[in-house]
Amino acid sequence: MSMGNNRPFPSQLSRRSFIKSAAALAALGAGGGSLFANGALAQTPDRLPLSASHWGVFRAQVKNGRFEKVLPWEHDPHPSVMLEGMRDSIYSPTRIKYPMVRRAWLEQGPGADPDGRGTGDFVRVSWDKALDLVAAEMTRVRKTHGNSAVYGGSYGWKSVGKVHSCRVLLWRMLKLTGGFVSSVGNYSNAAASVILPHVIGSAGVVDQCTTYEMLAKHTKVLVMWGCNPANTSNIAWMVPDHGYMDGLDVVKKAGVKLICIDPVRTETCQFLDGEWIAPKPQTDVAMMLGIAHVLYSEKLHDEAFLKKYATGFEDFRKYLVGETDGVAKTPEWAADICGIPADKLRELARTFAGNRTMLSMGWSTQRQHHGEQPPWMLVTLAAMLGQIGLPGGGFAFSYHYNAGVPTHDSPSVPGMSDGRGRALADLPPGCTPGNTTSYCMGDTGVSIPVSRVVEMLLNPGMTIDFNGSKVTYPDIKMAFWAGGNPFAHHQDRNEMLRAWRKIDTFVVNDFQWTATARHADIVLPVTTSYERNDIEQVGDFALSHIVPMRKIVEPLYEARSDYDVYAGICDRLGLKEQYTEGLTEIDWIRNFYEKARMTARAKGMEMPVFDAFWNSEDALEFPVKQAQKDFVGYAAFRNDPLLSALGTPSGKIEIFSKAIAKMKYDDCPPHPTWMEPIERLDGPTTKYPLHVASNHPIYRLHSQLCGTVLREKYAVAGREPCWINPVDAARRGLKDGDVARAFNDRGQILVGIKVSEDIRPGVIRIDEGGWYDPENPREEGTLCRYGDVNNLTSSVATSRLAQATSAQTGSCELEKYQGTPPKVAVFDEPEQQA
Ligand code: PGD
Ligand code: PGD
Ligand code: 6MO
Repeated sequence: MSMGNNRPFPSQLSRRSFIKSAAALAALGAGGGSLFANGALAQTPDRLPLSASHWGVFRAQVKNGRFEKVLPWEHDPHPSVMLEGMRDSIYSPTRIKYPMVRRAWLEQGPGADPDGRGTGDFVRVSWDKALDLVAAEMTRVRKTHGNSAVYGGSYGWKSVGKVHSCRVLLWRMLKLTGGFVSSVGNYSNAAASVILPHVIGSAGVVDQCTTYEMLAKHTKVLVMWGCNPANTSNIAWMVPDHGYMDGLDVVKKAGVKLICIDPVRTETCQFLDGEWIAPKPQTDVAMMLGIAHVLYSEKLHDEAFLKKYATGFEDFRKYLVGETDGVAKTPEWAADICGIPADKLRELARTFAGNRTMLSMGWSTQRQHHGEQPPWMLVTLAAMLGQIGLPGGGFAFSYHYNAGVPTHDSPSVPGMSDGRGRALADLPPGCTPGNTTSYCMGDTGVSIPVSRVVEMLLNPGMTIDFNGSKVTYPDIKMAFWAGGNPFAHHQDRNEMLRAWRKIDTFVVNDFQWTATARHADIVLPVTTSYERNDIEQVGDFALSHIVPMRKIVEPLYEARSDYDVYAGICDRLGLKEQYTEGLTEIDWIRNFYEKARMTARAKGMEMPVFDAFWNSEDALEFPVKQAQKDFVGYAAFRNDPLLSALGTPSGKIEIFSKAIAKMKYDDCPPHPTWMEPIERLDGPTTKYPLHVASNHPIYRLHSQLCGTVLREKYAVAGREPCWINPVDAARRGLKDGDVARAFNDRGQILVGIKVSEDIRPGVIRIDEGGWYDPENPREEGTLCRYGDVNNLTSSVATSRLAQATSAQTGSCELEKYQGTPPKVAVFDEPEQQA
């Protein structure tokens, strides 16, 4: 594919040409055709080791044991510029070198001087000492307070790899040694993935979408509703295939009209020359209701579709026209809320109804107070248009997340399991069979909705509603985190700091001195995935390859893999054999590969034997069937709504949900409803004038790579950039490159000003994931010197239904920083004592 005359996105490297070896070993694998991407290649000295990351598959040039240069994989159609940051993360000054313990904790015991967390006062200890301390503290907490005093929810994006999946490895250890409190859901799409099963019978957010090829053939209007695949498909939960760019290109060449409904003129909008419509953030439901009202009043809605494939339209209709609440959701009513003129809403309704239209929504709109409503309303709008299941029409929730590229015919590679709790023979010291204390029983069975962690710490014993059930918060004394950065990802930082002071002990495994590691009592330095071997699949939806992840360099400093760390803890509790099952790293990799090989064989494909795969230095590529290239979302349901009924109680799209009605939640009524969020731009009770959009960053994966050279590409005056419209900037006397203070009643941060016409007036954009850098960690509400946006956001739950994060809810004011701004310190090593 070519990029035509368009500039490449900043997120891509120019494609390098690779000299492909002609030495293909055709004989590998039974049945003739090899599944190796290039054919299996002979291993020669100039053959560079292959590995993989959230930013793509890559090859590594290593000199004298140092990873000198990263080379994009020859099969990556659009390698990410973030690969260079990935390489730098190994050697960055923010690397954690040794096990460390917070001095007050070490000298005075668990819970000592909790206000001192984050001050950087650490003491270096040996691995033996560190693991002894962790094992002893786990035992103390469990004996004194029970298993439910240990929180191991440990949410986060970790690194790729089926073996070294650090959260699963942590759970395996915590289960084996006595049980813990876990978490359910995620910060990404928890509102959508709870509401959509009630509406369409599946989580929706991880469903494959109609392929880009099919969009190009059939779609006339593509609506990107808070959806920016040109940025967010650059990474993947497994390894990105980067097929989205070819997809967008095909759509562009086909002349599909793109409409972007977004407070930011996104990369996707720019690439596809889209029409930019910028409503006030958090008002999308009102905007969609205004459009729905036009469809209904102009009889543009598809009554036959609604009758055959949906339930509850009549209840919704009464709300739409104001029969139930006296407020007709006219375009004028909607315009008043969302800031888009009524005539434009009329035009949109007619355009959608008059053309084959795909409504594609990202996840930011559901990461807001009442975030269950936008996806529900989008499905309702699509149902009114009646194009669901037709080629190129309907709705989608995953284009921004690598969907839309065809799924290959490949086996799934299993990964490490967290085990099934303990066998009687594995009972910890002091327990006899039949002893039913929680310490001896193992798994606590308690899981909290993941974004409620701070609420849990602050309110032990409190019971909350959650999707028709109840959850009672335990009293946590110890938390263990591996593979996540809660001091970046959680909302309302100062409230979080208050909550964290309540626990006795916080253990963190990481390889970077993130704010989370800095707020730990015990810090365990782990390897990056480039310092160990593993195996992974390519493409969250494409599933195109299985890639051997070869160790690139030996572990730096005293880093150990998470696996070895937990094996060491289990060893101290007499459970090492049970933890490792006597297997080494390569045994596990082989084991998972062999299981995939059996699955492939059942599908009629023969994968090479493990040693051939591992030594080939190339990935295995799987074929793709025509049916997958022609995939159309919800076509089966449309073609046969009885045989392919949806997983909802009615088997149809539920515009009114009886199940939700039964729950009687005032913050989640039984049909899509406009409700004012606690704060929004020009909201009736909102104190501050600017909406804070915390988009996903272009040059990072959340907070990952913030501590690397990539910062040079985007930081402004050494701080996290803050996009602001020229009108808002002028009003505050701000110009490009200024340092400004963004503040509200929750917190304050410094940012670097980037004035841009590509953002709506009244909205500022500060990307999530900037590292938290408190000026005085002991002082509540202290200034964050770098620009962690979650000092400004609200921790309110979306509703009692999903209890999800409302990270996109928050408003603030901005002022020029007077005087010399304080130096950013979070990218330097904290103080330490040998
Ligand atoms: P990451 O920066 O990816 O963020 O939050 P998440 O915590 O996932 O953190 C991963 C951490 O794991 C890093 O510190 C990394 O160094 C570490 N790590 C990587 N590999 C390993 C390993 O092998 N072992 C160990 N022990 N550690 C490892 C992301 C979360 O943020 C998400 S998914 C979303 S969608 C949310 N988005 C927003 C948002 O839109 N707006 C705001 N305001 N806030 C958000 N927060 C959420
Ligand atoms: P965001 O950037 O938060 O991404 O994917 P998600 O779709 O949530 O938001 C997408 C768009 O929504 C943005 O252009 C934003 O301006 C717009 N928007 C924000 N608020 C509103 C609103 O109220 N209304 C409307 N109409 N639009 C709005 C997140 C996904 O991205 C997730 S969950 C993860 S874990 C991954 N994270 C990253 C990452 O950190 N970095 C990159 N490069 N890529 C990612 N991909 C994944
Ligand atoms: Mo996410």
